[in-house]
Amino acid sequence: MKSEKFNAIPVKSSEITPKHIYLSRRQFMKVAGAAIGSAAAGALLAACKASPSTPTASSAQPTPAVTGVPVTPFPTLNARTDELNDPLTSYDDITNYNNFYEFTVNKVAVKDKAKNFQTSPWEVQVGGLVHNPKTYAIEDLLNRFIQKERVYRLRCVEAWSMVIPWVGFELADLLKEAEPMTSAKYVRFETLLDPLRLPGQKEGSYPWPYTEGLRLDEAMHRLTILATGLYGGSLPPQDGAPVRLVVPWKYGFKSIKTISKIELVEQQPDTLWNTIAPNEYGFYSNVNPEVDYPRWSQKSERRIGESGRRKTLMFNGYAGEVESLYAGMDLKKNY
Ligand SMILES: Nc1nc2c(c(=O)[nH]1)N[C@H]1C(S)=C(S)[C@@H](COP(=O)(O)O)O[C@H]1N2
Ligand SMILES: [Mo]
Repeated sequence: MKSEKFNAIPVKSSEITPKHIYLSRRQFMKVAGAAIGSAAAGALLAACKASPSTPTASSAQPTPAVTGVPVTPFPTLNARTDELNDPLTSYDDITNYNNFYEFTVNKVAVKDKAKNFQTSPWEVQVGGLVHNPKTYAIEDLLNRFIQKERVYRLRCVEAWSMVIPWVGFELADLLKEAEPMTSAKYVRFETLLDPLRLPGQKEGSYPWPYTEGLRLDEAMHRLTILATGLYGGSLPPQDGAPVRLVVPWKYGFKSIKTISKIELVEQQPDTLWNTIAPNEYGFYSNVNPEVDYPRWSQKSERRIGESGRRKTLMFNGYAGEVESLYAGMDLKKNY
């Protein structure tokens, strides 16, 4: 098992794991086994809308995620803030306020509807324009690739945000193993298609399965990860278990959950949101305070757990790392 402590920023020695988190993590390590079931069909509504309910702030308390994925020794939670010194969003808020339309469009109901979602066995097919196509069991992904802690801001297009301590590995590690052909220019991602287990997919109003895409250089960037956990524990179903994409400089909907297929392709792939409403959700969808969403401004955001609003940062605060990917591009046209 490869495991490594990692942070986007150096961690001060004072930033040790609080005891209650350490203890609940040990309890979590004992948890195994899966619950089976499929929730009742939920009604799907219109596009990505802000929920009327506001979550309450609370202290971080990881609880065992019963997803059925064998427990692996993830890195212990190290960080207490992001690199801008903003505090982590509480575990409670990260796991009780979710967008996951395959379960429900009600953010505060996702956790309950997803609680029995079974993520073992699980396979991720990696194929398309690669020299080494391969189907990975989730255990392979957890064991082959170094699982690191990464603290990232998540900025939803609905203008709320969180600071999330993910556990995961660089997508580049997986893509290098697949060996993209020179004709491969984009990466296409697909969520599992299984309307019995993901009852939102019974709704005909969306082109299921959820799909997303990145340009190959975006996918290879060191900030782009496949997340397999958070807060030093496993990934709860509502957050996209057993494996989801995280691209921190793009609006949250690019970070596709519960992935079963990754394909290297030549042409820019269709994505669910871009297909439904191309004027609202561009292919790039880089966080950009200067480009308003058709229905509201993107200049500011509500950080979950805080009162008031914050200014939204260009590329969600990661401009130094990623702006060179878009040199020469008109970011107002290529939104
Ligand atoms: N398959 C799938 N992936 C998805 C979504 C979804 O509905 N289905 N919602 C997206 C949106 S709009 C956001 S903001 C993030 C939310 O991630 P979180 O619930 O873990 O905070 O997941 C993204 N990934
Ligand atoms: Mo979102």
